[in-house]
Amino acid sequence: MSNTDVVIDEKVKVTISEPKRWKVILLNDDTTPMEFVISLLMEVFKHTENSAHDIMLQVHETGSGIAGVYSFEIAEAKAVEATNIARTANHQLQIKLEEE
Ligand code: TYC
Repeated sequence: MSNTDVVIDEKVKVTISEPKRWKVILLNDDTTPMEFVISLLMEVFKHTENSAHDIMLQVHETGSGIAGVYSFEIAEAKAVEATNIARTANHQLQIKLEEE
């Protein structure tokens, strides 16, 4: 080693954590038709008719239910898409995002 060499004595701690995931949650209301909610769950959240039916019933009976869990960007895009479809059809369906 010459007397001009630089020795770096530094420890770099790298902490990598999993990206956060977000739940897209459907909320119950009194007027959005059950069949409409099932179609939306199939179209936007890619559920089968059976799983869409189960989630719709869960929302209807308990007040809320998880349509899917995604990265924030995907969760937000799906919530906006589903809300737009509901509003276009004049339904009051409410959707919220919640960190897992
Ligand atoms: N409660 C609605 C009804 O009886 C059905 C419904 C289910 C509405 C799920 C919204 O996210 C919802 N027609």
